[in-house]
Amino acid sequence: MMCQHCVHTIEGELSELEGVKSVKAALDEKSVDVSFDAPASEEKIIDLLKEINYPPKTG
Ligand SMILES: [Cu+2]
Repeated sequence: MMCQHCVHTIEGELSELEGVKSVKAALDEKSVDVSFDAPASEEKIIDLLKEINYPPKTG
């Protein structure tokens, strides 16, 4: 499921993660581009996406 509400949820949740600089969720591609520095990590981002029920297919 990926609608405008999902985009808003994903961008909102990820942007609150410490170290995340920008989040861009693409509705058409069902993808999320995340720019981040420490202490954020790919693992933390993936964990958060799972937590909010949008488990990513790839890292
Ligand atoms: Cu949706």
